[in-house]
Amino acid sequence: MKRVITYGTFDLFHYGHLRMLKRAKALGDYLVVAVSTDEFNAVKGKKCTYPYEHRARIVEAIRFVDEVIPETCWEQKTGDIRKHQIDIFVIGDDWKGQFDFLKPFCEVIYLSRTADISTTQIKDTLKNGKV
Ligand code: C2G
Repeated sequence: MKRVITYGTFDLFHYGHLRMLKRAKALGDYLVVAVSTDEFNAVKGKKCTYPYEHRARIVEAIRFVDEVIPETCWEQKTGDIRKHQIDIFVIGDDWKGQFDFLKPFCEVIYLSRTADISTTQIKDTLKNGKV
């Protein structure tokens, strides 16, 4: 029973997010997704369109997501790995190398991002009315 965890904001949920979660689940049997709270997003310098509750419920509704927990700070990952008995930490390769410090606690995998889609791009498209 391989347990996988990944972290993210998942604002304006899109196909790139979905593909990441699908590939994360494919690495094991149980997928925990830590969704950044609004307060933590402020720390990350991100202003969300959807509040945490909405972002968490959307992720939770995905068939291959088994559990959603809040991500409230940078420092919670090692505790999460222990508490949730995680075997694999996975995240997009935009973070490549940033989470190698987790290697003593679990496998660390960086997966390629989906090209040509991002929350920022969606916001810009909507703003410019180029829908
Ligand atoms: N992602 C992707 N392809 C995209 C956009 C995002 O694969 N086109 C992936 C990211 O690499 C990440 C996940 O989807 O693994 C969530 O992306 P964001 O919501 O942007 O999350 P981020 O702000 O990177 O938060 O502690 C870690 C942070 O919470 C990660």
